[in-house]
Amino acid sequence: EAVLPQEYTGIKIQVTEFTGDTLDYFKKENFDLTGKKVYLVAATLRPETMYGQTCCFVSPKINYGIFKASDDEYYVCTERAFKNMSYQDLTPVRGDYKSTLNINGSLLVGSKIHAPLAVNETLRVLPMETILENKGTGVVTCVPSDSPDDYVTTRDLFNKPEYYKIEKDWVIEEPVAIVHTDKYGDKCAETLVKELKINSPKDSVQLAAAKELAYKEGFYNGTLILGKYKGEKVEIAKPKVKQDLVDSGDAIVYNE
Ligand code: A2H
Repeated sequence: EAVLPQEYTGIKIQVTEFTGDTLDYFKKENFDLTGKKVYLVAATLRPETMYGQTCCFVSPKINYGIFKASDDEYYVCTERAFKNMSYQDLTPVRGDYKSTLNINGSLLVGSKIHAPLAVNETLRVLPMETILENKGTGVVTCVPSDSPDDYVTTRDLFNKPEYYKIEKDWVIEEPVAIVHTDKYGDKCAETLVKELKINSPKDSVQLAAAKELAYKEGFYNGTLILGKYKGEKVEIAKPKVKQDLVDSGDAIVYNE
């Protein structure tokens, strides 16, 4: 466990279309969304990579809360995360972290979403079984170019859609190149997963090694190859992208 507080950027990923099953559930529970926006809040350490989002992951093993975040906004995340946000004055009432409704991750899978900065206009919510319940918001945005976990999970979803009970065409299998490093090229996660011959999202030891290498190389030696800060070093551009996302209302910053 980390001793120092970890700062996360919470990316507000708007649900633009729920599945029929989800709408049935909302109806049964008398949850009325008229005039409201619902966001999955994904915790990330790499806000500068948000151009390359290709889906948003939730865990089928996690029960999420749907929390009132303002007069017309709801956040979907774990109760633990919303509680943290509430004590950091990011919610309407300090200390009030009672959800309006709870929803299992599996029921969110298939929803259409719009992710800020993402090059791909419409993305889907997809399942990731390795999400930890006690870290971040329990929601992970997928950037397969720079995150080995996201790359391997995407590949597995694409190869075994029936097993995961998803539609194959919900999966965007091609990563978007966002960060260049001389060592690993433009899609460092893909390069590392292949170099280390990582076969499954469950290869946690090798994935941890790949993650460490990708993260260090990208942060210290990476250059952005698209977006507003194209040509700038990741180290320099990262805080600027984060601030832009906060200023536009597309992200919150919180610690845990
Ligand atoms: B990162 P740390 Cl491009 N369970 O965001 C598992 N993983 C989680 C999580 C959870 N509950 N909550 C967040 N994460 C992921 C982007 C990214 C991330 C890139 C490259 C590396 C990377 C896109 N996914 O993380 O344990 C989120 O994925 C590698 C360190 O707090 C978040 O940032 O260090 C990161 O792990 C937080 O992990």
